[in-house]
Amino acid sequence: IVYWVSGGDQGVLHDTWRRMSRLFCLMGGYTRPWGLHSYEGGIFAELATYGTAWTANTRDDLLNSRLIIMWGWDPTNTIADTNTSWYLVQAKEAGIKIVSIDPRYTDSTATFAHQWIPIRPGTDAAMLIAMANVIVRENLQDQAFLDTYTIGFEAFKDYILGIEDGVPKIPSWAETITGVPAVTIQKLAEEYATTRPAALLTGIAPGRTAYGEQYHRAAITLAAMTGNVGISGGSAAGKVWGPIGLFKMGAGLRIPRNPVDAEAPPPKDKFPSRSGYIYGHGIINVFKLTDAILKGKSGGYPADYKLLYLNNSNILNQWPNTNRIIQAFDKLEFIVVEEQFMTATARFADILLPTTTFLERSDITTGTMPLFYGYRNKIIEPLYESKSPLEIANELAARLGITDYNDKTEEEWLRQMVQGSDVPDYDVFKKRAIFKIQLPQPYVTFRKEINDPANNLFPTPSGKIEIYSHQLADMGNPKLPPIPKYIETWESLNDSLASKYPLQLITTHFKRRAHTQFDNIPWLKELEPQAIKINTIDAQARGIRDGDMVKVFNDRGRMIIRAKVTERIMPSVVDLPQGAWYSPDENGVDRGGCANI
Ligand SMILES: Nc1nc2c(c(=O)[nH]1)N[C@H]1C(S)=C(S)[C@@H](COP(=O)(O)OP(=O)(O)OC[C@H]3O[C@@H](n4cnc5c(=O)[nH]c(N)nc54)[C@H](O)[C@@H]3O)O[C@H]1N2
Ligand SMILES: Nc1nc2c(c(=O)[nH]1)N[C@H]1C(S)=C(S)[C@@H](COP(=O)(O)OP(=O)(O)OC[C@H]3O[C@@H](n4cnc5c(=O)[nH]c(N)nc54)[C@H](O)[C@@H]3O)O[C@H]1N2
Ligand SMILES: [Mo]
Repeated sequence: IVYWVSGGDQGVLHDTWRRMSRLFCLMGGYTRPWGLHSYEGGIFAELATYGTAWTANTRDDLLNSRLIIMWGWDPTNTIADTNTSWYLVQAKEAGIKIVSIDPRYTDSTATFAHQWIPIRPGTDAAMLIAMANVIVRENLQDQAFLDTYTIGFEAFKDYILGIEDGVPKIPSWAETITGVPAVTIQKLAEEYATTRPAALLTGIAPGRTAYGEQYHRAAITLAAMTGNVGISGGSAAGKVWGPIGLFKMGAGLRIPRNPVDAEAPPPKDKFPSRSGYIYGHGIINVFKLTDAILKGKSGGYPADYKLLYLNNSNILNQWPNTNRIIQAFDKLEFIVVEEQFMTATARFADILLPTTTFLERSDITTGTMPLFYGYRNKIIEPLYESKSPLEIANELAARLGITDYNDKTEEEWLRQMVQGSDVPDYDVFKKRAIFKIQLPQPYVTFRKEINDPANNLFPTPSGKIEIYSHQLADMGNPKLPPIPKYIETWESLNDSLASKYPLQLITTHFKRRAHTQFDNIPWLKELEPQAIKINTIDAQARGIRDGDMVKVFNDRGRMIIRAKVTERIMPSVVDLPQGAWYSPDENGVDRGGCANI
């Protein structure tokens, strides 16, 4: 059995992996892949460098900055925590300088930024490393900060100055790779090092590339070099995600030992977490799962998988290489999907279990900007045959003869979870539906580690920010070097494939969808049609006019979709927003615009 759960409503009771994990463990075990398609590069880098993946300040602290760098970050469209735009508006009105580094002239860039720096996708680490080179050569680094709070800066310095490999990582070196003029890199480096405090806000799309953890590690190193970690108005430059570590919750359904994991060796390339940060259990990385299903034991995987159980996910649409996933689905004997809608994935289910929406069940949720606990009261009785996730698990357990699966009702669980939280009174909370955590001042991650280092070590082996990581060195993988390095991605513009396929594709998150969710709402479709964005120069060279239907293809798949000709994307890069529903025509050609084709 393989079990996977990812997006959806994300309440603490119904939508998590706990309920089915418990059931499968009581049945004898299952495989749950570790890792994420989302920000695994970010988590890996944060764990390696800070020892924890809770690295963000609350957004109100942006108003204490003097310089905000939006690196691959488009928060007006890609909403991760509410109210970010509200603080950016105030920052702009207060005259705080804002710079955007992005292949697209995004809505956030247009609205907030004083400067737009377009960059070739997948090359960000090179620019960050060249900025570090400028800072060191001009002696602008905060040496006292580096000496007190970090280890390994000397090794990094040897790399950026070219002492290690004979290649000085100067701005002209990075210009060739990134397409960003050397002088622009130099100026931004000087500005970042001399304007204090400065907030380097690193979006996660640049890390969702090959060797994406190098981008995040390089950004964190730059934040440390400029002394911007743990101070108000600064930023630790981890992935831009709220400080979810601030929440507490009473115990939910207990997960027994999973016999499958217990017998397996620890996963190879997973960074060992010392702070209790978990990003999945199990032995197979989620990126390998399609391959594991297709090859099984003969491919060196631990089992020949037969049953796939999915909820809160639309993997056919959302995992890389849709055509290969279709092959994997065909190979499986049995697929179960719990869904609310007839999605591309749901169509492949042998058994499709209709499940409730948040309107038909009660649950609890949390949010980080501002910090709050929310009670989502059930509004209507479940429609038709749909059942809540907990009810589905209860009924499966009963039919499987598992008698000790669950002894509590939805209400009893929620009460227990709330009692273990900061919320003082369950009944008042249920009635008011919202409990805000009032902080006396903006929350700044690592404030105590910086203010009182003797008593507050970073949760790394050395207790410091690890620019050089011995744990990484011990992993012995040249693609995971102990200091941040620029490593060229596969299928880069230097690859021989680039003569056949000269355009680089990015697949951004779309304002009118949450991944695939809400793409089936006609009114939202009217807002902006699914289209591939292409620069005027590239369009003219191909005889493409705005609104034309175009063929989009590579060796993995093909589609026909509308073109949006625009100067708001740099030449040689095209953008197809991710999450559009896969809809093959009679010839098997996708007409929906599913990026993972
Ligand atoms: N409306 C909406 N909001 C969402 C989501 C959604 O589906 N819809 N999904 C949520 C989830 S789960 C997540 S993980 C986050 C995702 O958050 P992100 O990954 O940060 O979002 P993206 O829109 O993919 O990319 C952000 C910006 O990075 C740019 N970019 C892409 N590649 C590169 C690169 O190589 N270098 C640089 N410098 N820039 C690059 C894009 O042009 C875009 O403007 O968003 C969350 N918020
Ligand atoms: N090319 C490309 N691919 C990407 C990305 C990208 O940037 N580019 N981004 C990646 C990222 S960051 C992420 S997080 C993933 C997201 O990947 P997924 O989480 O698989 O995507 P969603 O479309 O959010 O799928 C959620 C599904 O759960 C259903 N659902 C909602 N609520 C419930 C519920 O309560 N119960 C059940 N059973 N189902 C429910 C919805 O109808 C929907 O079909 O996609 C990844 N894929
Ligand atoms: Mo994500």
